[in-house]
Amino acid sequence: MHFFSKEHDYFGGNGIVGAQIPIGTGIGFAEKYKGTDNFCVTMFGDGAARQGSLYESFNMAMTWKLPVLYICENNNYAMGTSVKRTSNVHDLFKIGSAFEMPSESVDGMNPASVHESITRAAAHIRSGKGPYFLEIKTYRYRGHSVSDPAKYRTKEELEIYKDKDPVILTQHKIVKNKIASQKEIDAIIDAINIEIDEAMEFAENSSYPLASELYEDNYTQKDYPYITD
Ligand SMILES: Cc1ncc(C[n+]2csc(CCOP(=O)(O)OP(=O)(O)O)c2C)c(N)n1
Ligand SMILES: [Mg+2]
Repeated sequence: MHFFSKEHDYFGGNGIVGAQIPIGTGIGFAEKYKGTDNFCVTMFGDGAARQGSLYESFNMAMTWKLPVLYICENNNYAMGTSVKRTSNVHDLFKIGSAFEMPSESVDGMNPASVHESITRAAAHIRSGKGPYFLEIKTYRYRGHSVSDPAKYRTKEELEIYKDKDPVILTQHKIVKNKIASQKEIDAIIDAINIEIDEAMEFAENSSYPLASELYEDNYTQKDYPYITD
């Protein structure tokens, strides 16, 4: 949630559900203002799609034809609350129609469909016609967090989605089409696991940050020159 990389134009997550939607819209505004060819990919969940900030952002983005690709990862649940319990509108892509924003529902369990729809949306946005909205339908196998036992769904529902796991199906496709062998894929997975283990070890062996570091890398750092350890 707290990753951020200026170098990679990655503007991080947000602890306030839905707060990234107006921020992404503002980034789109900045790109248009500067006359670049960039657009801002603004991602959020189905729960965030119920926030009022989405409706204000969609309205302004369409009014000013801002270069923003809005992606809603609809995994059926906002923490433990199903999409069906939070509104009368269950097909989230339909929200875009209130603003006449081009909007599509995408099978998120199929990487090729995701690639095609993003390519189409990118061409539309780069042609200067304004924002685009993709509702990417997916699923979350685990609970929302470690404290969520996910009792709000049945085992059968989980099994249906596990059979459609795009990561596993894509691995099978790669092997079947001889793009890479299973051995090569396993080596990549092993290398990733080693990297994660090393990062965990580094974190656990690191000392706690100084209290004054709270005020580093913030926009407001200069406003707190009096903070010391
Ligand atoms: C404004 C606000 N309200 C409530 C919360 C508590 N909260 C954290 S995640 C979440 C659900 C978000 O749902 P979704 O966007 O679908 O994400 P998912 O559960 O699928 O990860 C809620 C209500 C919060 N972080 N911010
Ligand atoms: Mg969700």
